[in-house]
Amino acid sequence: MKIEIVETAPIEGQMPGTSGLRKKTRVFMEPKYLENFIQATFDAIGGGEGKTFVVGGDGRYFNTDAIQVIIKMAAGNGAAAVIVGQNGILSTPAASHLIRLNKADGGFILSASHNPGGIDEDFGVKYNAANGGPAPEGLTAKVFEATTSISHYKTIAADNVDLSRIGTTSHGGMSVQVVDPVSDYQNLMESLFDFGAIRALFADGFTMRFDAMHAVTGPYGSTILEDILGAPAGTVTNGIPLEDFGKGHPDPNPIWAKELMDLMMSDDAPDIGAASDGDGDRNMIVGRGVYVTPSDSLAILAANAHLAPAYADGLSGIARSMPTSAASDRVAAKLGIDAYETPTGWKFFGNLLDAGKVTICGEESAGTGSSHVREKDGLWAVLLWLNILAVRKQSVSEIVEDHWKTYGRDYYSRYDFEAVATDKANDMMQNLRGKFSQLAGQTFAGLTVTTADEFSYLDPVDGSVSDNQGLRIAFEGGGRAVFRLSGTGTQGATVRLYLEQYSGLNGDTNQDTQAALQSVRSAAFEISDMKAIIGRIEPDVIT
Ligand code: G16
Repeated sequence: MKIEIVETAPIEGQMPGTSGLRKKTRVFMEPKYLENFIQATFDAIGGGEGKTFVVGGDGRYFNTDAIQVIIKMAAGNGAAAVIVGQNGILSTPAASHLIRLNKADGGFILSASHNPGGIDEDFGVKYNAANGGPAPEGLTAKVFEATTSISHYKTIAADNVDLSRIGTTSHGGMSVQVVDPVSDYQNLMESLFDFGAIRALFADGFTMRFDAMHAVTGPYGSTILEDILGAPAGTVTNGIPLEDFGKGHPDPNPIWAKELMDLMMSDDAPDIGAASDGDGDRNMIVGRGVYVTPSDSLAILAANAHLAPAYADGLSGIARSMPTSAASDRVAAKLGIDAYETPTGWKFFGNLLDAGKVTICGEESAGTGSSHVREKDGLWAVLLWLNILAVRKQSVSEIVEDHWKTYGRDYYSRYDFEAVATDKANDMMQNLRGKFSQLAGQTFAGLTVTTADEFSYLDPVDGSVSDNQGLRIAFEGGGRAVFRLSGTGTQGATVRLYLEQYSGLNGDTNQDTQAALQSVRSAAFEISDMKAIIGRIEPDVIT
């Protein structure tokens, strides 16, 4: 089939953020916008000639249209094969697995993750490399550079591929394999966990509610939890992926998964509640009457992972993003293994996982995962929890309380200030930076600052350095406040304020979270001059 070379010109602002390029859907739908970014990616990886790519997305509006464009452009760029999820569906962790399983050269994942979907909401494209993980910073920088000098893109004139039909066809000389999105992922999960023990747990009357939030984990959850593990029908709710996620915000946290939270705090609560996000890489875990913070969940999973077959021999190390609480560091110390602190963004875990330095990773933003893929994995976290519950035969709250008794509790909360004017957000960060050299020793809201610095990461594997990764202020007594600008928003700036207070080993672990964080919060507001500079201290979302 004839390759078409289409003239184009650079389009401003195609700089990938924390996790790929995210923009309003209508921006992606503008002529040549998607095409430019995809061609820039092919150019940045040295072309598509003879390569194999995995393609799929979370089912949001524009997903299948974008997939058809990418398939044609892959053919135009000389790719040998494309593996695509049926109806264009692939969760992010399932896509990561398919890349690894098929030894593909990379993959395009179409998602704006937890951001709402629809023609007036958000869309995104992420390129994952041959290890199955998000493109590292060096590569995203090359992609961006290529977007600034692009002059043409390559495609073919061809009919759309029938994405509803499983099987392999040839398309402009390139093979297109449409695969079931769930089956390979299901096999992987079965190889990691004791499905027999989890099946017995459900057979014994254990109850669960899994809220798929009208997003991509619906089919994965229904098949694995209900069909394979025997959870009663109806365990998975909102299980059909919708283009607009039912007009919801597919972010598994107490605010956006309120219906689930309300159920879990009621007398009718099942034994465990869980939810996942738009593209299936995030998770939320709630026990009867107890919300498990992502930072605690990471620590608890790490401390108990040996109870699941895949991790029976122990962990090589644990990594967390810098704003994530120190709870998992305490577990690493007790296990005598290394703890790593990386910048926000799953891409920073890739090298540590590839080098075998860590087995489990996690982030405060509801992401947990392990070396089984190179993405965070929502359903994996839920299944590991189930495996642990099946072995320990205790409730979620008993396990959480036992953990706090052993390690102390890291009270934790994140405040998000959305759609802040970008210049004001930058001013606030700049003002804070300017104070850092004098903060140590000063007291705010009764707390004395011990250190104040800007996080910079030296990758221990490839020696690369990532600067400007968040402003952190530590206080005497185990408190910490971190300020960071989000890299995933699509409107103005989102200021994130991460608050943390350690209870101490034998301290009070039963306080209300916001009460326990009161001093750290007041100190953070005071030091940052937030109210004066951005005009507010009331967050849009508290998680
Ligand atoms: C992405 C990244 C995560 C990151 C999160 C929040 O998640 O993969 O590593 O923690 O964004 O980033 P930020 O604070 O910059 O908004 P996802 O689930 O959106 O892909």
